[in-house]
Order: sequence, then structure tokens, then C-alpha cells
Amino acid sequence: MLKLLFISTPVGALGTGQGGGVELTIQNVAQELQQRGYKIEVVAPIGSVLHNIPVKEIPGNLQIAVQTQGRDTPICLPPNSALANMLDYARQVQHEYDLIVNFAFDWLPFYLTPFFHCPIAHFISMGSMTEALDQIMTQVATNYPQTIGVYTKSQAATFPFADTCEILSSAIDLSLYQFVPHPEKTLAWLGRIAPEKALEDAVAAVNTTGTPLKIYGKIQDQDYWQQIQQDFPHAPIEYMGFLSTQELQQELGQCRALLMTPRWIEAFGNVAIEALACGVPVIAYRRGGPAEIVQDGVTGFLVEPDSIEGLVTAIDQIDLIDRRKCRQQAEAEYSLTALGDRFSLWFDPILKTKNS
Ligand code: HBI
Repeated sequence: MLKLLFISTPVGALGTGQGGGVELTIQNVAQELQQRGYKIEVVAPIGSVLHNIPVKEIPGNLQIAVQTQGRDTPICLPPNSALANMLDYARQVQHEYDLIVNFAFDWLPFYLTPFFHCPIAHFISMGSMTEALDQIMTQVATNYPQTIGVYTKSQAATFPFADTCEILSSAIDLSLYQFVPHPEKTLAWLGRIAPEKALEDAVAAVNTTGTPLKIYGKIQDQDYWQQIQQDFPHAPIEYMGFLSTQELQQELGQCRALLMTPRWIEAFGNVAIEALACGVPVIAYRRGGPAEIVQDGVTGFLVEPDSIEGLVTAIDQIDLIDRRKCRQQAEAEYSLTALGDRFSLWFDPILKTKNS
């Protein structure tokens, strides 16, 4: 039986949402590979909880989220770094494992790769963020070809080592999402309420069409949210809060379409496949992960980035989309089985190198 040690993102305890999209990836990959007979253990900060997956909780101070840093910010580690403690634990137990899978978007695990005798596969969860990280990731990509995995091609394209990345896409547990054939009039917008998600564009669009818009997600930037409400006092919008997957998929399924208006290069966009799984078409800017997910004209519409008029036109045409095609695409490409196949295919050559 193959034994894998997962190194979690060190920015928050798993299960709290602080770890962002990669939390869902760690849960889903661990769950699917465990189902296939791999032995999995996840090393993560204190307070981390995963569903039916053994977690080794490591104390120490959390890492600073890299999105809050500039491209030239030096690498920093807090005193008593949880990340450093997690990697020291991995060093001590590495002989019990066939492969270490690193999910931390941080300098230390990449720098330490040659210091480990157990091979390390690195899953990168965002686009390029800082020079120092680009450099150390490029070094690993050069010395250990095929050991770097990403969600999408457009995410890989932000790195100097784009062509050596394994494209793994993402997935969700489809059994948690129900197909809804006949929705209400409302549109949905989902995500962290922060400038890089450009919620103001979706609000501007419905301010024109008059279609009601329900907004779900954590308000990460209060001032930004206030500004939107001041700029569009009469827009037909309603803030619904941050819901659990269960509650969210119930509400999402009732919507006519999901609007995705990313200003930055979204590495993937899990909300897009959550919508498709409910039969909800996606209207998205042709930018980043969502542009590789939405089949333009079939499971939604891809719109000229930052074009409000483009969003308005797509909203007016949304009834042309067959909602069953959306559910079918989710089942074909974004099931846990498909994800498990992609990760096992990625690991095989790395494991062979180890055993050779
Ligand atoms: N920042 N330093 C650091 N390390 C991470 O692993 C990290 C992060 N910011 C966000 C993040 N991971 C995840 O939310 C990604 O899935 C986006």
C-alpha cells in the first residue's frame, strides 16, 4: 500500500475557510486517494479538521498570507513557525512514506526539497505571487521535473516553468449537489468580497438589466463593500452571508446563472463547478481558471474581461443554455473519480523515480 504525507497550507487551520480553495482540494484528494487504498496523513496547523482523514496537528505561529505581500517582499517566517515545525515533523517521519505532497504556497518546502530523501510533489494553489517564490519554484521545477502540479493552464502560464507543470484541474463531491431543472429569476455571485473579485462589475450589470442578484460569501474588505452599496444605491442586490456547502448548493441551484467577474487571474474557481453541478450556467470573464471551465455557449458564456456590456448581453441570452449540459459537464470532468485519476497519473512517474 502506498503511503502519502500531505503538507497543508500553513495560513490557517483546515476546515475554517482561512485556507481558501486549497482546503477543499486537500480534503477531496485525500478522501479519493484513501478510497483507492493509499494511506494518507495530513500535517496541518493546530485546530485543523478533515472529514475521515488522519491529521497530525502541529503547533506554531501561522504563516502570513502571500496575497498580502508585494512581488519583492523578502521571505519571512514568524518566530516558532508552524510551517517550519510541520516540515521538521515531515523530515522525522519521511522514511515511513513513499511520497510527500506539499500544498503550502511557501518558500521553505521548495527550498528544503533536496534536503529530503523522500520525493516531494508540490501542488501550487495560486498564480505567481512574488519573485523569491518564483525563483525557488523554478529551481525545483528544473531539478525535479514533473513534480509541480497546478489547477489550470492559465495559472501555470503565470510562472517561468509553465510548460513543466502537470495540469490537475479540480473537483467536488457531486453527491452533495442536486440538479435543479427550473430555476427562479435571480442571478448569483459567490466569493470573498474583495477588490480582486470585482463584485462591482456584477452589481453594475444587474443595475442595468434589473435582474435580482443574490450575493454569497465572506465580506473580506468592509470598505470595498460599503463603496459598492454607495455607488449603486438602487441595484437589485441582496447580501446572503457566508453559507455552508449544504445550504449554498440549495440556494445556488435555484439561480438562473452564476456571475464570475474576477479582476485577477483566478487559479481555478471552485464556485464555477459548484454551479455547473446544480445545472446553473456560468457567465464569466474570459480570464484565468473560469475561462478553462465554461464551454462558451454550451454551459454558459465567456465575456470580454471587465466588460459590463458583455455581462449584460450574456444575462439577456442565458435562457439559450440547456441546464442539463451544465450538470453533464460537472459529471464528466469534475467528479472525485476524475480528480483521483489525474492525481494518481501525476504521482506514478515520481514514485517510480523513488523506487528505481
Ligand atoms: N499564503 N503564505 C501562504 N501560504 C499558503 O499556502 C497560502 C497563502 N495564501 C492563500 C492560500 N495559501 C490558499 O488560500 C490558496 O488556496 C489560495
